[in-house]
Amino acid sequence: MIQTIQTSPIAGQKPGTSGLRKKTPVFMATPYLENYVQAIIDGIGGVEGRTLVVGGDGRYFNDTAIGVILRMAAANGAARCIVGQGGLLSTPAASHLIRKRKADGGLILSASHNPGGPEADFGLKYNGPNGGPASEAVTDQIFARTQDLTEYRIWEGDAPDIGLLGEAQLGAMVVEVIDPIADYADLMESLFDFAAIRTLFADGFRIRFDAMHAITGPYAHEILENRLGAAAGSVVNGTPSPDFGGGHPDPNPIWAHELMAAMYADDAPDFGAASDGDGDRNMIVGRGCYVSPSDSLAVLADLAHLAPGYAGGLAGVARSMPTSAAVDRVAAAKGIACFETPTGWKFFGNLLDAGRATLCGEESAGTGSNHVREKDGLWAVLLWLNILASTGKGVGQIMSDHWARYGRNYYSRHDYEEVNSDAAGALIADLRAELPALAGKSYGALIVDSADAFAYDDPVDGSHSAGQGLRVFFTNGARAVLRLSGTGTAGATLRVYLEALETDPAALHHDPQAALADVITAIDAIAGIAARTGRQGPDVIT
Ligand code: G16
Repeated sequence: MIQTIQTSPIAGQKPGTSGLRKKTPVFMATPYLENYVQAIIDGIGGVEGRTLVVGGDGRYFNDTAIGVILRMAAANGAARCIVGQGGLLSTPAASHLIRKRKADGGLILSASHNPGGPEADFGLKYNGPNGGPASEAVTDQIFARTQDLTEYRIWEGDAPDIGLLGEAQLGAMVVEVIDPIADYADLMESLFDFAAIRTLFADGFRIRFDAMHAITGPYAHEILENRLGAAAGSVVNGTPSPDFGGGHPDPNPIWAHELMAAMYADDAPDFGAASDGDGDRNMIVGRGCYVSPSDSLAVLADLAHLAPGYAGGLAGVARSMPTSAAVDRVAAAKGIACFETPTGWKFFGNLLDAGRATLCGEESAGTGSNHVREKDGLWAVLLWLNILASTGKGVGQIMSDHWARYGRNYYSRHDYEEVNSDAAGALIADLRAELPALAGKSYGALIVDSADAFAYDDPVDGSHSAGQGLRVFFTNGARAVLRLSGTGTAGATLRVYLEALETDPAALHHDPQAALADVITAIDAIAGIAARTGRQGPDVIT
């Protein structure tokens, strides 16, 4: 039976960089989730007769929230919900499923790399029929609906057991519970040379894949160990847990320090990788050789043609603005287009749909291609493995060769977390006001060439997105970018992105922090970061 429950708008339900992310208790307090789900349903024009994909990264409250979503989808007239068994679907697998099954969209439950648990973070986002995160226009409609909602509809009675494969009815709606892994693993097998990678492993190549107690564990066991023959035990922390083993499922050198230690040890495996809470991010590390996400994107763009799925070459590439220009140099050499978009995978969707970009990536540990409409952690790992198998080189050699050919865009991101929101807002506002006056001024060893606030005009649909980060360019080609994160759940996170190009063959193997010292000093002098945040230094350096 359909119940219509009176409600009233809840403040602050504005989707951020990737859906709505809040503390778990906030989402658990009825009707917070219910309001937001109804706003999504209304914001996308209803779900009557439609098919939705539903799944999440398995974090605390995942299964309960899916029960609510199924009951609301049924009460709003949806025809079918396709759910990953146990409520599990990695974000890229969900994107693939939406596309493969020609669903009308999907609801993905995840706060990505943010910690999970009763006191940690939860999140929900809507992906459209192309499998990608909703555009800004759609998230604006959803947000508008959160502000004038008066009721929500929910099916009275329990949702079917999502632990059991097969179909069940919920009112007039079919709930179809599917294997969350098989379709995705098949897709990977269609893109990469599994035979070559199998030979690599058979010849003794060793991998350590750290699933960080999150969603990619079961996917990695199936693909790396079962289908590709990596030694049993290659996948570590491979069982998803509701609080990610008490950890922070963010694949970077800080949070994946166990992997870093293993890869910098004397008996290090040949290749290390990690993925995040919902499986869309990746970290790549060779023996004693961490690969920055921006460099990884450049290498993949350069060598993707070695994998069967990309043998025809790339139509173009795209990167988010704060990502380094390493990939631009590859694109220029190949004579293909390179697009610069705002932070957020949603901005790649139109370029991928229009066939103008084949590969996309971000400094925030995300790379992907037109095979789905999300970034894809295991995809990046498999493309790297394909490249290693095809070239016979190790990660360190690949990087040395790449820098020797293209130069090295030294790169680092400094994060100041849980900064007072007012102080962070004032820092950004004051710097924005100062931008026009910066050109020509000297800060330590550097002189400002130009400075601006980044805005993006989508070349496909003509939409305009302003206020996407502040950029300061120096006359020596170095750059600093400042923006506030759109994925945090407490206070503000200030991100400072630092980059400097080096082409001197004798200077390609320095420590990035040392290579970037002048930029770090200059941007602190310009923006007053230490003084305004009250911090001695960043909380996280990647
Ligand atoms: C999300 C988005 C990415 C973005 C990242 C960081 O990733 O999908 O496109 O780069 O957030 O955003 P911010 O700098 O605003 O925190 P994920 O993996 O968290 O879904």
